Order: sequence, then C-alpha cells, then structure tokens
Amino acid sequence: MSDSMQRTLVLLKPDAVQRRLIGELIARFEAKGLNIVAMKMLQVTPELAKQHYAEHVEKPFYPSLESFITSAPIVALAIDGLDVIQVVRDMLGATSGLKAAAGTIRGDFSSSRQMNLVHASDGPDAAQRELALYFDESEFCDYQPVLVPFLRAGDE
Ligand code: FUP
Repeated sequence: MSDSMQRTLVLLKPDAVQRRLIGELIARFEAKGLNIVAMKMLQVTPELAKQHYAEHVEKPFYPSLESFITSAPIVALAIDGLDVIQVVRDMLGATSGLKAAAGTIRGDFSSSRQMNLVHASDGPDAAQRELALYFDESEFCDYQPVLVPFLRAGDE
C-alpha cells in the first residue's frame, strides 16, 4: 500500500513542560522532517481530560492520570506527514518508559508508565477525534514546506 499524507495529534505532557524538555522533543519531530501545522500551550481541565481519555475513565488508574495531566500546562501539536500517525507512535516508543526502546522519546527520557512525556494518536479515527478536542479547523496552518524536495523523492 502506498504511504498516505496524514495528520496526528501530539501532546507534550506536564512532565515535559516541567522538565524543560519541550524544545528537545519538538526538535525531534522537526529533525524527522515532519510538518508542524498547529501548536499551543494550554491547561487541560478535568472535563477535557475525561474526553481525551474517554476509554480509560473507568479504569483504576484514571484518577491518578487525570491528576497528572491537569497538574501543569501541556503543549498540543498537530503534525502532518506521510504515515505520520504510525511514524510518530514509533518515535514515542512503548507506553512505559521502562519498556520503551532506546532511541525513542520515552526510551530516552522517561522511567515511568504514567510520566511518559508525550501522547500521540494511535490511529486515524483517534487522530480525527483528538485533533478536534484541541484545535479548531481554522487553527491549522496550511503552508508549503519548502524543504520537501530535500526530505523525500518526488514519487514518495
Ligand atoms: P499510549 O497510547 O501509549 O499513550 O498509552 P495508553 O492509551 O495505553 O494509556 C494512556 C495513558 O495512561 C498513558 F500515557 C499512560 C497512562 N497509564 C497509566 O498511568 N497507568 C496505567 O496503568 C496505564 C496507562
């Protein structure tokens, strides 16, 4: 199957903000050649947390997760790229920093299952749903990335 242009949601969580890792993490997405098309810092409310983590609200770990995700601001990014949903998930690594492979964000910077620094949508349906939670359609910047001819071949 040919690679398709996609958009995904990435969150740099409160631990990333508090640990001053925002720049280092964004740099990884830029260096990979992905295209950031929206970005903002915001405070997640308990209401937004429940919408975002709808599939986990009933789980035993949810209260602790909500407390963490609302504990400081986050940075939300919308990122475009070929197969970007899987590419970014691979860049994040396994959920727990203790299991994530070296070279991934979580593998390199996290030693925790909860404080794993980053979130990224896990599929096209999740990406659509989660992007709408954090961004209005008008906030996506559609610009021509001028480096594309140096990032991949014309037929890719
Ligand atoms: P991921 O898709 O890798 O972000 O992970 P999940 O959707 O499985 O989990 C969502 C978040 O819940 C993760 F960021 C970590 C957190 N979590 C806990 O805090 N405790 C658990 O037991 C499982 C997940």
